[in-house]
Amino acid sequence: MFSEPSALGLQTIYSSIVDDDLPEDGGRRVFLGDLQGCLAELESLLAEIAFDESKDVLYPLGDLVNRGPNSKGVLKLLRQLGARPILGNHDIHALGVREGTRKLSKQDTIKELVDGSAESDELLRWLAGAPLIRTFPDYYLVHAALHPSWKSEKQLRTAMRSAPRGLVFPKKQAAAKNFAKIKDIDSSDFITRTRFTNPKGAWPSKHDKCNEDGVPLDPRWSPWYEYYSPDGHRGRFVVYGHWAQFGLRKGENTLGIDTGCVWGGELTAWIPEEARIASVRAKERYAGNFRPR
Ligand SMILES: [Mn+2]
Repeated sequence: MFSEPSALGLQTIYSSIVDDDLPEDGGRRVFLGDLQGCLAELESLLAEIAFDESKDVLYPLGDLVNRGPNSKGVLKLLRQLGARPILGNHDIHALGVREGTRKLSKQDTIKELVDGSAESDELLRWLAGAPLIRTFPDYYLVHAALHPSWKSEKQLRTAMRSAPRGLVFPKKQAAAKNFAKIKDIDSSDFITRTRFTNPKGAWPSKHDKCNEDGVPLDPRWSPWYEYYSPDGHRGRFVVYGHWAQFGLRKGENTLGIDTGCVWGGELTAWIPEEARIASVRAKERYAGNFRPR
C-alpha cells in the first residue's frame, strides 16, 4: 500500500488484467477504437450498428478521453451503457492529473473532468477500474502493445501479476523494478504507448530518424505486432488502438482500429460476432497538428 494521499483512492481498485466472457443470447462484442472525447461520433456509431444495450457489450480500447470535445460526456454514456474499457495513455494521464502526479498540458481538453467535482471523480473512479489488458478465449485487447517477451499466455499473466498495482500513483513506485521483463520502461507505459520496439522491448529514441510516415529508418525497430505470435496464446487475435497514423491496420494476428476520429478521421469498431468493421466519419477535426501519442 502507498502512504501518499490519493484523491481518488485509485491504488485500491486498479487491476492489470481481466478475463471477460463471451457474449450470451446472441449479444455482440463491440471493440471500439480511440474515442478521445468524441461523443457525437460515439452516438452515431451506436446508431449505425443498432447497439442493443440489453445484449451487446462495448469494449473501448483506451484513450476514451482528451484532445476531443467532450470527455466527460463520453465517460457518462459509456458508464451508463455498462461499457468495459481498457486504459490508454490519455486515460492514465487524466487520472494522474487528478491525483496530482501529472500536469495538464496545453493540448489537454480534460479540465472539466479533473475539476474535483463529485460527478467527475465518480467518472474517473469508474475509468480507473479498467484494466490494461482484457482477455477472451479468442482475443486479447490492449491499447497499444503487448511486450515481445510475452511468448506465451503464461508469461503474459506472470508479468501482469507482478505489474505495479499503483498505475498512476505514485508514478515513481510504479517503475520497472517490479516488472522484471521490462527494464527501463514502466509496464503501464509499455502497454499503453508502444508503437515501434525491438526484441528486448526498448523504444526508439527521439534521435532515431523516421520517414514521413513516422517509421524509423533503422530496421532494428519494428512495429510491436511483428513480435506477436498467437502460438503460445491459444491462437488469440489481438485488437489494439493508439496508432491513428497507420489507420485501420489488419495484420495476420492483429487488428489496429484507431482511425483518428479526434484528428478528423473516423471512429471504428470491430464486431467479432459479425466479422464486421463499422465506422463513422468524424463530424469535424477536433485536434490539429497531427501528433500521435
Ligand atoms: Mn494512445
